[in-house]
Amino acid sequence: AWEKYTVPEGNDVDSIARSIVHHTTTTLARTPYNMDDFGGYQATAHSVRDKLIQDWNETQQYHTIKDPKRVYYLSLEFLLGRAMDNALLARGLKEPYTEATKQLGFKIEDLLEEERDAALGNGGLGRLAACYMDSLATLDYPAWGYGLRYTYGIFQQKIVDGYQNEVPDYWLTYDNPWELPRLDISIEVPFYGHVSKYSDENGRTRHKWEAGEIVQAVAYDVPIPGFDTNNTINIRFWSSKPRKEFDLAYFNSGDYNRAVEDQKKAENITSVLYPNDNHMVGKELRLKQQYFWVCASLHDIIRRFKKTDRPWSEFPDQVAIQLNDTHPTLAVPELMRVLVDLEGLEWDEAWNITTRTFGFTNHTVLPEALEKWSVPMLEHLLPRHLQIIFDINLFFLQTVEKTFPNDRDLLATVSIIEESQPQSVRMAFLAVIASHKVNGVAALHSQIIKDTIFAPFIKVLGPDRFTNKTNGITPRRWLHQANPDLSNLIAKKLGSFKFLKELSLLDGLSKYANDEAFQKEWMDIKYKNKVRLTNLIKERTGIEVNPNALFDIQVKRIHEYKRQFMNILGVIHRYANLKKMNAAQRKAVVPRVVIFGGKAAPGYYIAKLVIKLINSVGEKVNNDKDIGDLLKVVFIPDYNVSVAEVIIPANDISQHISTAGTEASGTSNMKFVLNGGLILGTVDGANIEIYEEIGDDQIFLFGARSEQVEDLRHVQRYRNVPMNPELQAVIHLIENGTFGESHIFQPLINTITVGKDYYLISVDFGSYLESNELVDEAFKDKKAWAQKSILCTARMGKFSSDRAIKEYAEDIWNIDPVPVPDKK
Ligand code: 26M
Repeated sequence: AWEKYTVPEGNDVDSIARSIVHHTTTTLARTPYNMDDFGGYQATAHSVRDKLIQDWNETQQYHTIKDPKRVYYLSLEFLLGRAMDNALLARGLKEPYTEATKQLGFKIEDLLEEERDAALGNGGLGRLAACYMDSLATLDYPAWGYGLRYTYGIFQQKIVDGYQNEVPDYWLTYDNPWELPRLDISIEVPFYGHVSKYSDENGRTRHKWEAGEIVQAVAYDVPIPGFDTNNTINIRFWSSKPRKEFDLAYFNSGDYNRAVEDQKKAENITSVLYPNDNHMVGKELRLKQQYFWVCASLHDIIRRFKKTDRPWSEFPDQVAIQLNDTHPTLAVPELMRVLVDLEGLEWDEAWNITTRTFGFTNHTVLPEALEKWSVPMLEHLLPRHLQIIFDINLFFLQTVEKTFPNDRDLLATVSIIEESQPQSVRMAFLAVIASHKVNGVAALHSQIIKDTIFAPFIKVLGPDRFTNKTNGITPRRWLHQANPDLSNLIAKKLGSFKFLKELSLLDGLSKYANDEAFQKEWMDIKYKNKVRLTNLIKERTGIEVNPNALFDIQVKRIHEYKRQFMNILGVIHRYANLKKMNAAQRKAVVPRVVIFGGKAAPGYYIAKLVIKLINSVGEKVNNDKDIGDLLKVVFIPDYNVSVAEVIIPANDISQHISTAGTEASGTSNMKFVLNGGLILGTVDGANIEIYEEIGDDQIFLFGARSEQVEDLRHVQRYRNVPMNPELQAVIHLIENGTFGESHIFQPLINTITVGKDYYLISVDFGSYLESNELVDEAFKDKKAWAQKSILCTARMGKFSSDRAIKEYAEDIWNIDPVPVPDKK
């Protein structure tokens, strides 16, 4: 009988309006008379959610029947941002929803603004995971994401007296329509306890882990719709709950308080996202998060595999698991434990299955970011896993010893165990040894990891284990959604929106780059986007900027290696120059708005001082009547995905100025150029490949090359090199109190003057200033600039995350698309 009762459907305006009203009265229990924009958003979101759930169901059912090899993307961070506009565009429903909400008295733009960002990530790594899920869905791959459902996402940044303050991001205050609680899917995750040995029926020694504590993992599923396809994949986020059967021992002994305490501790595990980016902190709770997530995810994957009675040897033919950085590396000993301890496989077979299953992506070479866990902590929390790690290391070192006899140094260099005090486990080495492919995220970075942190493994494992997968971004969010006017103009010119799924088609714009009428349409949209950003700046900071000025933007996490400090020092130099000019000279100046945004890790003192300095310089410059519109300095508070969607389309220039060799890839560089901006940057990360695609005339590169950095650091450290005089003058201005009490900034200045200028600001400062002048010169020629802007967008095809995901699918995962057919 079920077949004849189909779910009410209809994507016409009337049906949509009816479903919004339905959710208003039932789901929200509100009446049309007391509706505000937030209620309008919620009801609309539930209506969109209904559509997603149906596609999601179809997809999962179809995949279950086909049972193809699937890929599982394990990431502790998914920086998804808002979902509603994305879903409407993916499903081609933006127009009828715009009309339906209009008929109900709303403006859809206002409703979209009511949604809170899902901000379960720090920066590049988390946003990359989100772009990759979008591409996996759009390209019809059978894929899952696995993550943690943090109660608190990345903190909200408030600027108070120029300083960063952190406010907890309690993002689930109101219900979250974009998740489906799966209270029926729950997995028990063990911790602590001890390991015992026993003999099995074949007389073989086996290990059994008796846990000291068990926590429950409950699944929350978030559907990810593919663009213009039925495929709607799933990210499963785990939330920790106390076990239903709570500890009877406490209960019986009457220790009720202790029992409640334990329950609260369980909920703690998924409470908060660690707000460090590119920095490791060795906290036990972080390790608990990692195991909790890895254990629940693996058991879920294995449960799905076991539904089809295949032998274990086929596991790697059905399952590919990608480790997003080392954060999920405990999946390696966990899979070994399941196979050897629970399933009774021989070690060698288990190891063979494991290495064929895993792939590992490295995202950083900064030494302070490489994960190392103390052996005593691991032993306490996960006693059996520690044994397995030691066994993996033992067998590995034995094979190394066989091939390279008597090379004790080599053994110590490649050992998973670092002989520190106490010993620690090098998670990256474990991930390398346990994966059939290890990749970096841009060409230069993939070369650097082979030459530095993983160099000895080339010798031991051969060169084929290492490969490059240059990052990409989804053009759906970062062009079509963030910059609809530009997307529409491109579609008009190219004849269709096909470029959104085949980004290389943008190349068809090249032949219009010199067409004056097209240039005008193009730059009119740029101007409109700059006005939109001007309004956001006014709202959030009170600062008024001129949309005709050159918009120069650096938004990313605040970190010494990214050198926001060098940027603001350059701004001070510019300010000092302006002050020296006479009226005639000022007439020739290109007015500039220098825009910053980004969060500093709460414990990162120097990064927080950089924010303070930017705001102090802004305070001085922006209120200097003498300077007016010639220079403005803006720090946009609380940079996040939805703010990025307004900022990026408004860029003329964006800065990606890391010390060469330190930024693994960068992905915002791709977003800015895709939106018709030029890069001012160093020869680092993906900047290099962007340069190769768009050409010399479209990018301003400067500074030391990565091969020189080691020597330059040595020179900075041991020779008395005179400081660049312009930098000297700038530092003098800070020290003489031009930007407020100078003592505040002394520790920051010291990183260059007293410290060893590890990030080589004094080395690159001269060429940085020169490049900035070239930018000004180029901007004066409006026609040439428009041409460059168009060529930038036209030549960005390579940087679609679709290209990246196809490479992963073909070279690492060995999976094929499984298109979900239309409903009859
Ligand atoms: C580690 C331990 C404890 C707490 C947090 C961490 C941690 C969290 C995030 C470490 C690193 C994290 O992210 C690193 C990251 O975002 N790397 C960036 O990855 C991007 C995508 O590949 C690249 O484009 C950036 O260049 C790279 O910095």
